[in-house]
Amino acid sequence: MGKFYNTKWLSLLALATLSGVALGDASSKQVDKLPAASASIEHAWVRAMPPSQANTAAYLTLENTGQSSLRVVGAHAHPQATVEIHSSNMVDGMMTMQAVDVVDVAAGESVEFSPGGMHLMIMGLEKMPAPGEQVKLCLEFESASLLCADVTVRKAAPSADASHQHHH
Ligand SMILES: [Cu+2]
Repeated sequence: MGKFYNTKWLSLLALATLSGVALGDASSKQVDKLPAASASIEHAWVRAMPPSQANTAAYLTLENTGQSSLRVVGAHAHPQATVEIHSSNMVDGMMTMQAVDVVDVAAGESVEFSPGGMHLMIMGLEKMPAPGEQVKLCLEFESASLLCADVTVRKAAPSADASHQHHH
């Protein structure tokens, strides 16, 4: 998270100034009270891993339903875990993952987080959730807004029919 702090605090300060909202102690966690972004999360799932594992990945489609571009600067999970945005790249015939600092989504566009592509890496889980359980995932935007979804843990990607959820 440290890497994002400068931008994030600037955004929070800018928001506080614009809206006249007092954020109070800057060190306290305010993210749950921030407004939702004009965006939707579709086709989301968390990959079920064996109970011995602490890490897994989440996949989803992020749609920017607003009039201006959105920049994702981070992600959070409940139960508590470290969430990083990763890209997958083939290097010398091996699949490797790199952390991605920001993801931009133009107005009206969608970005896909999918197996073999960009994904949300969930790391350091105290207890791996079982298939059928839910993980709350929140995407954090540069505007200091949040978009959260309760995402079901599955052994495999949901079929197109089953995953078509409406959030409007
Ligand atoms: Cu990864």
